[in-house]
Amino acid sequence: MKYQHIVVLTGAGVSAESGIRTFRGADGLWENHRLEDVATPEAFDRDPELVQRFYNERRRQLLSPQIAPNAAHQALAELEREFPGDLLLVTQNIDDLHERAGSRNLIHMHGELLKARCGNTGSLYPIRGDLRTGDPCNCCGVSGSLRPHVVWFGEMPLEMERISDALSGCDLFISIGTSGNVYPAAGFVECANAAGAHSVELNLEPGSTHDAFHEHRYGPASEVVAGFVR
Ligand code: BJW
Repeated sequence: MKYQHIVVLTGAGVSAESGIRTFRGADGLWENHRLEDVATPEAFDRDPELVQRFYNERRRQLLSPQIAPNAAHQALAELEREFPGDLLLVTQNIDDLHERAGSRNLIHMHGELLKARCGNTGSLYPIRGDLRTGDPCNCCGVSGSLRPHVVWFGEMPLEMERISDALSGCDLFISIGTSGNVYPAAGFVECANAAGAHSVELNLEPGSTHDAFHEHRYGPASEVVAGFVR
C-alpha cells in the first residue's frame, strides 16, 4: 500500500450487521423517544431513570450471545496487524466490537457503554450489569453520581487532541458507516483533505458529507470494508 499514516473513522453502520441498530435508520426511535431526548445532559438531569434504562437495554443487548464482530470489524483489525505504517481507528460507537475483533490502536470518541463514570470525580468503572439512579459510587459515595461513560450532545468528544494530530498527519482517511450528521466527526474529512490525504467514504448509501470525499464505495460494510482493505 502506498500510504503510511491512516486514520479510520467508524460509525453505527459498521456494527449494523452485528445486530446493533443505527441511530438514524427507519426504526431509529427508542420507546418513541428521539435520540436527542435521551442523549443529552439535560435529558439525564430531567429523567435519569429513562436515560439509564436506554443505556441499560443497549448494554444488555451488546452482551447478549448473538452479538459479535462482523467481517468489517475483522478486516480493520487485520489491517492494523498487517499495515507497516501507523493506523488510528477512531470510532463513534460505544460498543466494544472493534476490540473484540482485535483492534488495539482505537479511540472511542463518544465513550464506551461498558464503562460508568462518576459525575463528581470523573473516575471510570467497568460495568456489565445495569446502572441505577440511586447507585453510590466507590470514589465519592454519593448516590446518583454514576452515569454512562458516553458523550452526549453539547459535551466534548474524547481525545480530540490526539485525533486532530492524527488527522493533520494522515495520508489516507477512511470513513465507514456514518451518516455525517454529527460534529465534530462529520468534519474530519475536511481536516484530512486539508492535510493532503486521500479520503474514502465506505457506506451503505451516501452520507451528508459525501461530496467532500475523493472516493466512494457503497454497500454493506461487511463487503465493502473487506473489499477495500484487503
Ligand atoms: C451502514 C450499514 C451497513 C447502515 N453497512 N453502512 C451545528 C453545526 C455543527 C455542530 C453542531 C451544530 N449544532 C449542534 C452541533 C454540535 C453537535 C452536533 O453535531 N449536532 C448535530 C445534530 C448538528 N455535536 C455535539 O454536541 C458534539 N460535541 C461538540 O460538538 O462539542 C463541541 C466541540 C467543538 C469543537 C471541537 C470539538 C467539539 C457531541 C456529539 C455527541 C454525539 N453523541 C451520540 C450518542 C453517543 C452515545 C450513544 O451511543 O448513545 O453519538 S449521538 C449519535 O450520533 C452517536 C453516534 O456516534 C453519532 C453518529 O451517528 P452515526 O454513527 O453516524 O449513525 P447514524 O445512524 O446517523 O448513521 C448510520 C450510517 O450507517 C448511515 O450512513 C447508514 O447508511 C449506514 N449504514 N447500515 C454500512 N450494513
